[in-house]
Amino acid sequence: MLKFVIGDDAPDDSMMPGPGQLLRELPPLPSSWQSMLDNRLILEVKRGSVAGETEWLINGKPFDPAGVATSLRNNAGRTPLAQQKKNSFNLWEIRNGGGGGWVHPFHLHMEEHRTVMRNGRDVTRGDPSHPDDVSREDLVALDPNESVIVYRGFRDFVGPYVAHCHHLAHEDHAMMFGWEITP
Ligand SMILES: [Cu+2]
Repeated sequence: MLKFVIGDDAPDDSMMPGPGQLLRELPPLPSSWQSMLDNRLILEVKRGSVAGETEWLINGKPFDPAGVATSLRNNAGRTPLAQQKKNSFNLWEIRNGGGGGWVHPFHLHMEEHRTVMRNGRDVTRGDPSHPDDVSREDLVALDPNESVIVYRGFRDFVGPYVAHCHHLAHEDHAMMFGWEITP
């Protein structure tokens, strides 16, 4: 049971679309997107050492609700925070580090993305094994031991957000990381 207590008024930044308003287009993928690969964020989800399916780690660390995740070292030799400026775009790699042979439907909150690579293969023109990759999506279908790279941008809001596996048993065992959009 969860009890919600409504306190004082708070600012409401939500935006309702008008009647009949169509969804906006996805942000266009720049032709130079591969030049962003070296600086990408790398986030690996992997089963921890606690028995069964009770511990999931992101880049070797448990979920920290008070902070943002740190990328594994990328090809530029950097370990950036999962933190991006509003109106910026970047490549994020979500990697299935294994454990139990699981697929992980990994949901990145806030914005739609474009899937650009699977296991180092350019899939911007589609992948027969993942026809959903060319649709509007905010979820990475992560097969066992697979690496998926998505192109993400942040167009509307700032603040802290999460990304998490949509298997509820995984999500409830902290298969999740924090990230942030800054002004
Ligand atoms: Cu999962």
